[in-house]
Parts: sequence; structure tokens; C-alpha cells
Amino acid sequence: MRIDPELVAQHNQQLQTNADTDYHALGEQLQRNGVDIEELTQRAEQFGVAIPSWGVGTGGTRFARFPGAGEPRHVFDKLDDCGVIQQLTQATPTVSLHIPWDDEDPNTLREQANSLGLGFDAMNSNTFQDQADQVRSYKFGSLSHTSDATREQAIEHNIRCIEIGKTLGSKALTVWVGDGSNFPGQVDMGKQFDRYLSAMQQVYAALPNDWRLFTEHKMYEPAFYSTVVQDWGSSYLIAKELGDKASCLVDLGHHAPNVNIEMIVSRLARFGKLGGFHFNDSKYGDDDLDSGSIDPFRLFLVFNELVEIELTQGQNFKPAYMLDQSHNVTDPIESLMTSAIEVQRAFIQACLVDRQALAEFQSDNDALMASLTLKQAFRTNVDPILQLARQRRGGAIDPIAAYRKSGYRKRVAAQRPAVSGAGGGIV
Ligand SMILES: [Mn+2]
Repeated sequence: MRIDPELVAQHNQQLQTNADTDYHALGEQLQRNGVDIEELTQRAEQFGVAIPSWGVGTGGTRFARFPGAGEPRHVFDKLDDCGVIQQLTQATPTVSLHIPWDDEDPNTLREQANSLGLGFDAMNSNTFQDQADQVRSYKFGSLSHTSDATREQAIEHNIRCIEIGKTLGSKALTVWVGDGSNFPGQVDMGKQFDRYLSAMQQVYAALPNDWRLFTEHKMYEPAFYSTVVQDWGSSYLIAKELGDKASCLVDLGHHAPNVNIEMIVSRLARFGKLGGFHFNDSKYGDDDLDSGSIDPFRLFLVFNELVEIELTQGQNFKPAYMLDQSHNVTDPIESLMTSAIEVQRAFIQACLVDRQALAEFQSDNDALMASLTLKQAFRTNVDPILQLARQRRGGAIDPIAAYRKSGYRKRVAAQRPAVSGAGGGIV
């Protein structure tokens, strides 16, 4: 345990009476609508969202990066920080690694993760920047590059990510490429897509049978005119072309402003191609702000679809949930804890939707009451449920308060001298 369990227990004790009172009151309120609070609490306990290893570092902008005190220096520090997030929130049981930023002996990583009570989620490859020892540059693309040798290098990198992931116990590879173009005419968009597809077929061929391959679309950046995997349509076509193990990953920030993401979720799931999520929030573009910080209602509406799909598709529906955020102004541990809780909150609120009533209103074309049915669930303060779910598993009733009280950041700042060049970069 990175934080003294006794400190967490004392913190919980101070908040216990109020937490119990609130839970009891909410239980009565829900019971009037025929909802069992215990069942919801168990669902909250079972909920998990993966932490991206890069999220525990302080992010940058295209202009500057302002390092924070006690930043992780390497993947081992990152795992420690992820351990704190999981210890206090009990909602983030897995970590998603990024190669080559986290490229260390996988057996050692697995051992450390085990000792922190963490597992590994999807592996993330990186062919959107050049590494010091790299033979061929990705300046003009990677998996879709015009040069056979550069594509080969990118394919090998992805296969290596799979190999590392096998040792870690990961079961998925997420591929995002920055390939595209900055000027009309710069590339033949059709041929570029063909080259990407054929490279991805080779990556897919190296996938173990029980693994999944996620393709992540993004509208623009770093390529600003066209992007190879620009939208969910392209991502769907890729997943369909590759085969059953391939599906689409939806990063909430990777769409044009105001796009109806929950509808995309519904579409992809309908055709069995919704693989997973990168949760974050945005106001303008790929802002990578904390989940639920800008538009919590949208996050709720995404989960409303997910809960509905789960009811229809059952146990086969298992999207991978992961946070993907980074910015300059908060302690990343606090931000990631807050985001994990917001995602968990949206899930529980979505579980509260009276689906029978909603279906009847929809069938009667009663738009107002259908909308109010969603709002009623969204407006319910489910904090008491989340608090108890955390507490039952050894977490903190108020993770931010417990974390601040623990002095963890100050402690690691003394142990971790500032280094420059710690992996930043977010997709
Ligand atoms: Mn992402």
C-alpha cells in the first residue's frame, strides 16, 4: 500500500456518520421507485476503468510543459502513482501501458503491478513520434508510409507491443496513428488507406486468439488536412476488414464539436464493433480535460447507451474502459481519481434510468416524458453509493481529501528529483 491504510481508515471514520445517513436517505428515495440500492452499490463495486500510464505525468501543450513536483520519472514511479489511485478509489484496477515510453522488463513490471493490486489493460503502440534509436522516421507516416521499410518498422513495433503485453497479461492492443496529410494533394488518400489496411492486416495476424485489436479514430492533429483513421466510419471499415478480433475505440475528444457521440456508440455496438473508450472531456477539440468536467450530461448519455446495449447483448458486451487525459494545471493523481469517479457516477446514473417507462414513452412518442425520464436519473446524486462502494473495498469515502491528508505528493517529491523529458504526449 502506498498510503497507510490506517490513515484511510481514520479518514473514513470521521465521515462515517454522514455517509451512513446519506446512504440510508438515498436508499429510501430509490426504494419508492422500486430500485434496490444494494444492487446498485454492488454494480459500482464491480466497475473499473483503466488508468493510462501517461496520465500520471503532467501533460503539456504545443507551447510549453510545466513539470509538477514529484512527477514520475519512469514507468515504475507511474505504477506507484496508479497504485495510489486504485487504493483510494477502488475503481481503477488496471493500467494501460504505452510503448516505448514504458518499455521495461515486463516480468518486473508485472511483479510490481501485482504487489500494488493492479493488472494491465490494453497495450498502446506509438508510431507517431521518432525514438532516439529509430532507423526510419515517421515524419511522413508510419503504418501508411509510402516506404515499405518504414511500414515494416511500424508493423514490427506493434507486434513487439503484443509480445510485451502477453507477458504482462494484457489482452488488447490499441492502435492510433497520426498518419495523414497537411495539404490537399500531398497524399493519395485511397492508396494511403490501402497501405494502412495491409499493414494492419499483418499486425492483426500476430494477435493471439484471445486478444482484441482496437483502432482509435481522430479527426485531426497532427495531420490537419486529412487523417487516415479520421472518423468512426473509417474505423468501422478497418475493423470490419480486419476481422472479428478488431473493433473500434471511441475517444470522446476525437470528434468535431457537438457531434452526437452517444449515437456513434449505439451504431458501433449494434454491429458488434464497439471495442472500448478513452474517456476525457472537451470544450473545443481534443482537449483531454478531466472526464465529466465540461459536459457530464454527455458522459451520462454515453453510459445510458452502454447500459441499454448491455441489456440487449448481455455478457458478450465487454467494452474496454480507459481514461485518456492530461493537462497542465492539476495534480494528475487528483485529476485521475476525480475522472474515474465521474465515469463510475455516469454508469450508476445510467443504471438508474427507468427503462420500462422510457420504452413506453418512446413507443407513445412522448418526447417530453422520455427526456424527463433520463433527466431524473441524471439528476440523482449517487455519491452515497459510490462512497460506500469504495469503502467496502478498502478505499476512501473522499479520495481527494484522504490523498491530500496523506502528503503523498510531498513525500514522492523528495524521492523523485525533477527530470526533463519524462514521457508526455497524449492521443
Ligand atoms: Mn485517446
